[in-house]
Amino acid sequence: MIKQAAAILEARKFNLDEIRNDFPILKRTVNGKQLVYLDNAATSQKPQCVIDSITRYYSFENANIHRGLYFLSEIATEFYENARLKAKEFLNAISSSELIFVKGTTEAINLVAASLSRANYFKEGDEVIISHMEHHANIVPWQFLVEHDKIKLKVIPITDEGELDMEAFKLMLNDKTKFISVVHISNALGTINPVKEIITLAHRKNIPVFVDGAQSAPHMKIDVQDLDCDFYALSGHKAFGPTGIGVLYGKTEMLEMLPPYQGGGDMIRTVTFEKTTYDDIPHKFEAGTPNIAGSIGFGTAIDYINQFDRDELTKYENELLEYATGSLNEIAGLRIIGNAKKKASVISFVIDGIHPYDIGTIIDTDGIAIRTGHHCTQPLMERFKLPATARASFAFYNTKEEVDKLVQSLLKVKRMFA
Ligand code: C6P
Repeated sequence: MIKQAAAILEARKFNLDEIRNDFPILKRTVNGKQLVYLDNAATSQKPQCVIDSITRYYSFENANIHRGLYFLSEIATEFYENARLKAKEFLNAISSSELIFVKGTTEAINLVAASLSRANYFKEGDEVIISHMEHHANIVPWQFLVEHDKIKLKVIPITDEGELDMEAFKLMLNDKTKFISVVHISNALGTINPVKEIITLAHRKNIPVFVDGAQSAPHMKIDVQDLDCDFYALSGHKAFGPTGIGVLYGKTEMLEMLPPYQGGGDMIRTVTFEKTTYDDIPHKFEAGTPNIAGSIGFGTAIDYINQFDRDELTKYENELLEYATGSLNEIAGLRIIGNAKKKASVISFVIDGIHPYDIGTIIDTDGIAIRTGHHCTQPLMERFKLPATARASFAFYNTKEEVDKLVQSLLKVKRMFA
């Protein structure tokens, strides 16, 4: 096996200073202030080893994969397939053929929705269940099927605390329910949904379940066999890897049942003008030259995360969440949107009389990056009768001092609007 660039595989203790040192961008200043990066739900920052692995690939190893019988093509292919193997271990899938490289979670959901449609999986009147806290990426692809396949989209309601109404969900399941697609962790509320319970209930009626893991893969250990989900998707860029690469996991029988999503090179076995036969999974779903550098970079991000005890990282993020929730709640007029009992380190909030855009713009002058807006969850904003929220989202490299800076900056915003 060729040694992968920057693969760090030794166990490593959690040391915040050392971890921050791994992320070169955290050292930079913005508007003359030390950067405080609190927009990790949008995209995480990248450790040096990920950056190095991409540079190294383009500097010394670049070639197209699966088609050259020369040295560089063979090692590029090996690195690409090695990254797939790492993704398999990362999600604890049974086989690496169950992992398809895609652009990200958005493409993964589109792939499954479009392929189900092409497989004539749905007939008119069949129902697909999503929830009221879905990202647009898990709404719009299903709406295509409302138009095209005449399916009905059913929406699990949520409580004022930002939790799924599980009793309502149970009542929604019926003989017409043909598919369920739910978000694991809400990007706008931080809620950790009981996806395992949803899957168990769904499987009793033989309904497949897709889990949108865009926000869960960066925050917790994922075991697709334990969840027993039929599909799971993640975006590499939210999990310390590069943009433009993501992973779709699908159970073998599901992926074999689905027709290809796109046609082109590298996904076929034979082509004649009369008939084409397709390659096996996962290649059947990877038409054209894939994001080779991205997959290698994501593989290195997995190596990076795997150095640590995942539970230790989650524990630290929970500490940050608790600390930030307590500190923000002390600001008069500030209201946190989403107070589920189980949350990841994502906090959406509003401040009386101040538009979230003003909050975001003013605290940027202090070098603090948060996201403001509807977070691509417009139906959710409507549910809370809000045009937008401000959102601070934390990764394991954030600190309590950064939370304090956020609080001080928000107090400044309040003074400016007083
Ligand atoms: N949420 C956020 O700031 P892509 O863009 O394909 O990598 O991920 C889409 C997506 C799907 N599901 C969830 C739960 C998500 O949070 C996201 C991306 C970012 O919240 C960008 S809108």
